[in-house]
Amino acid sequence: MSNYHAFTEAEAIEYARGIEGMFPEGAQLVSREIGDGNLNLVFHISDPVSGRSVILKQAVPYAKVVGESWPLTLDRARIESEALIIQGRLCPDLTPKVYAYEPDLALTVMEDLSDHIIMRRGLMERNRYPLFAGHIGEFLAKTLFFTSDLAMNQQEKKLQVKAFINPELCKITEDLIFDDPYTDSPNNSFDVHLRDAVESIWADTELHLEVALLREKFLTKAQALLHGDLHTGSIFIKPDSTKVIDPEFAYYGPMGFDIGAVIANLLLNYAGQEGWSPSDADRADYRRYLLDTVRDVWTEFETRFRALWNEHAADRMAKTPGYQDLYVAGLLQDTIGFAGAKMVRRIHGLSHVADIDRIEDAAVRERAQRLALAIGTALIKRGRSARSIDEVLDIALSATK
Ligand code: SR1
Ligand code: MG
Repeated sequence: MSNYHAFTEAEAIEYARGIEGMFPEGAQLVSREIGDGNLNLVFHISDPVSGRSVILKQAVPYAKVVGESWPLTLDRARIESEALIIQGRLCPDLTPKVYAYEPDLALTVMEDLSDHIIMRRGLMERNRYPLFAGHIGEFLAKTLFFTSDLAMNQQEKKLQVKAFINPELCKITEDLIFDDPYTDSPNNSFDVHLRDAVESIWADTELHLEVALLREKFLTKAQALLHGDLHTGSIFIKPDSTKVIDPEFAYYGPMGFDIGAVIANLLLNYAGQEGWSPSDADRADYRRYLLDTVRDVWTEFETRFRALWNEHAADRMAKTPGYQDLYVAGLLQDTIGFAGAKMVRRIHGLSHVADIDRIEDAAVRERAQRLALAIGTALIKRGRSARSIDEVLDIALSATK
């Protein structure tokens, strides 16, 4: 990576000008750095005259959210572009087009999706997306099934596992999701009013056992190629279209981690609705929509995953009667446990979510935080015995005062 340097906006324009066929000769290009994630630079380059535009996403050699004191591999740009290409082959309508990847610059050139909005923002504006559950169910079913031992030649799959070894980004997850929130770690960050709730999580050894088991699955269960960070900030959406972006945390891991991430972020928004002050009926109505979406995400995934299995399973042993039912039952349990862990980390871990942090009134924010912790810890504890997605809805409803 000797030619690597982080682009300025002017350099991003010069680079974009050189992309063959992208912009008309002599176009006056405009660049905006729009990266609002934790890790990367994202340049939006456009030509106001032709209306053409493109995204340049560049990794920087550290975690942007913390600064240069936290070095981070540039190889994540390779992982991201390779994962995007695989996901794009499996789900062309649900992913951005990748035009180029420049290893020396840790740079991916991709489709501009500015006609969509980030789903987290859409949910914070209380939009409804009736097609979302079907879209994400399809993305999850196809990307997880076709990259697993169920559908792949097992020798080829092992080579893929090797290509997607992603130790530095996995370590972020191992620490920030499966360790720090359960101990008095300097990485944690929380409002002082929450200390009693956080301390009881630090002391809850029954909870720690479940988290240790989830962590073990994350560390060892190379079931399928995961997106690895499938929160609602990694989804661009508009009413008729869903696009999954940002798979730099991709690696071979347990399928339930991705499904659980989607469900966790719907539930974090559910908790964040504390900060909305319409009539009680309107809040309950939007929350009902979110819970229906949680249930639909699972059922859309399950239906499609079983259909793919019945039609495309390559492994003879996968056709053994009873195996599919046990496999899917295990996926549901993993999904619920991981969903809980993904909620808890966003309340008092290093990195939070705007759905809750943007609530200005401290007392209201505290109510939302406590609700998210109550739902998250209950999901973690329920995971291993869960039999139905409806249990998630029941947990959310009974935690809501
Ligand atoms: C230091 S990175 C913090 C978080 O941002 C990413 O989106 C992942 O969720 C990670 O855990
Ligand atoms: Mg990201």
